[in-house]
Amino acid sequence: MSEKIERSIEELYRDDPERADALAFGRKSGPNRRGFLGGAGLAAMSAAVGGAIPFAANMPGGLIPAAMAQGAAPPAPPKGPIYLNFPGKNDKLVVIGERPLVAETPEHLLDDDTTPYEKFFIRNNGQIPDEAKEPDKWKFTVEGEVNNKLELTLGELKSKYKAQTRRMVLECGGNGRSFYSPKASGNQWTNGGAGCAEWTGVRLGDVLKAAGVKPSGIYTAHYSADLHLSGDATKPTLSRGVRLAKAMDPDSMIVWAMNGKPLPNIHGGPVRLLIPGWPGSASQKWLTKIVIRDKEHDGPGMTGTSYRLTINPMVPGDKADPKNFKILESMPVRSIITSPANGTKLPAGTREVKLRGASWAGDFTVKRVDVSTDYGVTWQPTKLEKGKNRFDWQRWTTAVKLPRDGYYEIWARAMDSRGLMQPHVAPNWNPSGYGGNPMHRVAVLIA
Ligand SMILES: Nc1nc2c(c(=O)[nH]1)N[C@H]1C(S)=C(S)[C@@H](COP(=O)(O)O)O[C@H]1N2
Ligand SMILES: [Mo]
Repeated sequence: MSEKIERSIEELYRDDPERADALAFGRKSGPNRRGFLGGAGLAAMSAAVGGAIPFAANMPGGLIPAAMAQGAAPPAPPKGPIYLNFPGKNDKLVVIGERPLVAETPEHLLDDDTTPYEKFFIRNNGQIPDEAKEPDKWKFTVEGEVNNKLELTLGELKSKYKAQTRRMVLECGGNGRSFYSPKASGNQWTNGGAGCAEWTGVRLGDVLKAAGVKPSGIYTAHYSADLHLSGDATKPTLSRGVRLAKAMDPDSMIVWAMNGKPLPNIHGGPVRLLIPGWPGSASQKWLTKIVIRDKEHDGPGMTGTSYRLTINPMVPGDKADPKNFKILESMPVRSIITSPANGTKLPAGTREVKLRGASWAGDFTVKRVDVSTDYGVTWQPTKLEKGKNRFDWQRWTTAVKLPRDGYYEIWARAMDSRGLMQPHVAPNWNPSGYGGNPMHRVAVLIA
């Protein structure tokens, strides 16, 4: 895209925004269409500015984004969002995959301290099993490098082990994937492959101790009841595992309740794993078996470029060398702005906007969250809460002053307890797009 075209579109927006809208989006501007841009308009806009629009789905009409994202390659033309239609779920969750069903939560719907069931994202790799009729009779086994193979029903798990409840973030390993350029393959998550719920269950470590892990046992392998997408019952859908030390972490759990209610079927009920801070895929839903292994697990989702990051940084878009990948463990630091929503219009004369958000950092905590209203030229700190327990997200608030009417982007960036901060762009390109944690940006218009 030449500079000349970008400039001329900017000029056009400056001089006659309504005509620019009509030109860029092929439809008439006016009071009724102002608000939010749909699919075709976004594609045209992306093409016109020669880069991905950072907050693509809900951009206010009549505007040209002042800050363009990275990347010279034009993004694939975005389709309009498909909203989820699923029992009990909020109808503003966005479907990012229909088969298997995958849906994300727009950032502004993550404004509750505890994410309710209705807003919690959904990620499946295979077919969704039918709901268990008698949950307490659900069985799972613990076997492999153990002294006593266990077979437990959910009822026994509840009665024999000490229960605990923790509010913890569950985040898909691919969260943020859509921010990669060139495009990384997989579900195109923005920031909404995450939620923070109250999980009740027992320590996975207590169950493993009861099974008596042999000194040779160093890794877990998780199995479940969901059918492979093909319907082939001999193929596991997904089978991931973690290092034994992570499995023994007192916050790694086998859970049966979410927000005080029996774990819903869509979230893996009656029984799932909850391995906080690590890719959501380690948190096997519909758990039927844990095998303790004497080596790293090699089930579907453990090999090739799945849930793996590069060892030596690779050229973006190049062919991957499978030997150059290591397993993604702790998720990277991320913060989101949960209020205002992207695309909010505020009355002319508004000079202060209150912001709210959330932040989390895999196995670590968040040390600070800063916000900018001037494309990162200046930053101000926010008031950051601690979180109820380990792996809870940390809510933050602040108010920003906006000097005049007009278009603003609000950016937020978090820094973890090690001093690692969110980058401006999705870092360390890899073909399946893990680790994409660029700063979250929302657009607001004071007019
Ligand atoms: N059995 C099973 N467990 C699974 C999956 C799956 O497809 N099958 N998907 C995993 C992935 S990739 C994620 S991100 C989380 C999503 O959990 P949720 O659907 O409850 O939000 O479940 C994990 N556990
Ligand atoms: Mo995931």
